[in-house]
Amino acid sequence: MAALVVVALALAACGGDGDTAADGEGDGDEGGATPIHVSLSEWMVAPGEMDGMEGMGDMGGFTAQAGEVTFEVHNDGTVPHELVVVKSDLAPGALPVAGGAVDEAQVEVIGEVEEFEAGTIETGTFQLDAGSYVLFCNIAGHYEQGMSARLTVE
Ligand SMILES: [Cu+2]
Repeated sequence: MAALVVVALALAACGGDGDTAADGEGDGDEGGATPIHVSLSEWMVAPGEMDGMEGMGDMGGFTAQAGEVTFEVHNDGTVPHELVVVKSDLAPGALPVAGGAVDEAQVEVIGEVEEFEAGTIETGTFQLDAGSYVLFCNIAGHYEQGMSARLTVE
């Protein structure tokens, strides 16, 4: 296990200036672009460790290239979480709420990764046009505790 960690760190260090995101440039890239790593925990939606440089825009938001975007979502918390993607210019914490959760009928839901267990990983692929999005967990109470983040698609 320790050896694997060392290798991962070495790869992360090398990848720093390689900028793998840039080669997704053209749209019909079948190989699939590098997934966006999302870490869910109590109570935040944060860029995963491996793409700290690329994912950390202003305010800790995420960025992606328009087109098919794959999210690799890690539940790094201790309870089940989910990830909902909505297209919105509102601030991540300003979505309409009803009954302790975001009212999904009042926002433009693009897709979601259904609730999954702590310590596991799920992926979701969505077609995203350029614009502003909010990523959040909509399990009752979680959004209001701060589980949301900005995603900017360019
Ligand atoms: Cu949650």
